[in-house]
Amino acid sequence: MYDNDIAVVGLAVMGQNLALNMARHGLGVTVYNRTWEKTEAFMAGPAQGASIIAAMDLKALAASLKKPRAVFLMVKAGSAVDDLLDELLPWLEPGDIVMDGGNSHFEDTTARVLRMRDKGVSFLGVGVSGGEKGALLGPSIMPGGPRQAWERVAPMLAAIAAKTGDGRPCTGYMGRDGAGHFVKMVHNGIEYGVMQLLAEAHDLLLRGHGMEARAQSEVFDEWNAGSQASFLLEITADILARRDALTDAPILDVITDTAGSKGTGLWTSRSALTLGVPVPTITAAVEARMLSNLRDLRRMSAPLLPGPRETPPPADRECLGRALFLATLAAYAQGFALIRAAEEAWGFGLDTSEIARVWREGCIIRAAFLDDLVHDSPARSDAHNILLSSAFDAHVASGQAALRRTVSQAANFGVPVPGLASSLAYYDSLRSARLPANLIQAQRDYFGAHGFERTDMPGVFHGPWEE
Ligand code: NBP
Repeated sequence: MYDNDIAVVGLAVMGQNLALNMARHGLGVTVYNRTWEKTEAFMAGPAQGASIIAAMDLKALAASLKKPRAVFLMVKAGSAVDDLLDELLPWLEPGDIVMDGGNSHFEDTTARVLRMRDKGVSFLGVGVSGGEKGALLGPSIMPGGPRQAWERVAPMLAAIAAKTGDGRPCTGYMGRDGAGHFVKMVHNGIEYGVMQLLAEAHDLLLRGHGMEARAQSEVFDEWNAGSQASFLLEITADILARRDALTDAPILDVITDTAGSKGTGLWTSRSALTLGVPVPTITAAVEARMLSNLRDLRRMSAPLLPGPRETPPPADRECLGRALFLATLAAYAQGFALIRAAEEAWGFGLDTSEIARVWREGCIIRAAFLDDLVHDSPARSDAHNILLSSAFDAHVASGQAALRRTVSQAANFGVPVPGLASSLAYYDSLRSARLPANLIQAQRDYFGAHGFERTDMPGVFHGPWEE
């Protein structure tokens, strides 16, 4: 007879590492996987000596847990979660808590919260970021759903989460319903944007400077030493320094130039479009992956489509670094703007300062400058845009000229930089007190009699188009 604290369902890479993390922090853990062989291999391997027991079925799993039970699902997002809930429900009792740690769509999570509430079971959508290493050593954890249920499991989540420099756990209540998975989705959208920006910086160093991978690694390391330090910069520097075990070539030379995705970037763009929030850097990154997959077309077109004959001198690395920082801030600004808009529309209870704190360590988009958003100056940036935060004044001032120079040189040079260019267009749109949307209004009225608003009086008017 066991009296375990929590069960982990799903023993692929994330579930295994989370279970080990939980056991390391003194929790009694039960594990279950649909395919028993994986459970056996886990128990005979990594789980040996840990406070983990295996359940052969969900009945045994439920019987092994202290009540009210806490069950953590870590399975493939989508129908697997619903299948599991159906199988689990007969063994659960009112008051039990089920957490979904996978990358579920937040609308699915909201529906599951309601469905499970009808059965007396609390369902929490728990965004987890940090990859397999993070799951083992301390991820960033973004829980949402019924608050009372969260309060019960909060100490366990805090124990296994990454910690900030002052020892605070990188987890906190995100809000009701699918709030946790919404925040994780936006996290992944920002991740797409920043990864694309880093890939473009690498491309400019390669094509503009002819810089070999090892030297590039040092440049990324330099950038990572300053206030723009981030996990994605750090791993990019490391990747550039690595060589292929088979050929001894730089590892990037043997990796095909096509990038896949699991859909969270697309979800972010789609939610942003639905809410009417511009996230151009994130969407450019999603589309850049699509363009990368047009490999045959790109190869066929390369000798056929003309490009620039003259090659202007490339931007220096210091300029590129400053451009990259501002473009990165623009990607985060878009993500935070989306979170604020979602809060206005749906009232999840999202708090951007708390989200910045939870993203400070453990997750893929962790970055030093998030500290400035935790202690943001509300007067200028609250409910507006983080690019207006006084903490970023200096980076914005020096970054804008650098970003402009980098994007124009890339265009002259014929190197595609959709992420950098989108960040610049976003920035320039924000600083344009007047945009040419007056012409759009006029065009809409001209062909569709949609009417337009005037600058000098209220109301809807029509133009003199009939002459
Ligand atoms: P996968 O996403 O590859 O899922 C594999 C697990 O799902 C296995 O345990 C599998 O059991 C189980 N499963 C499936 Br598939 N269908 C099932 C069903 N109908 N009923 C019960 N179990 C089922 O694993 P992962 O990469 O560890 O990721 C787990 C979750 O965490 C995903 O939602 C993922 O998006 C998310 N996530 C992953 C990362 C990462 O870095 N990998 C980071 C953050 C979040 P089986 O062994 O019997 O096939």
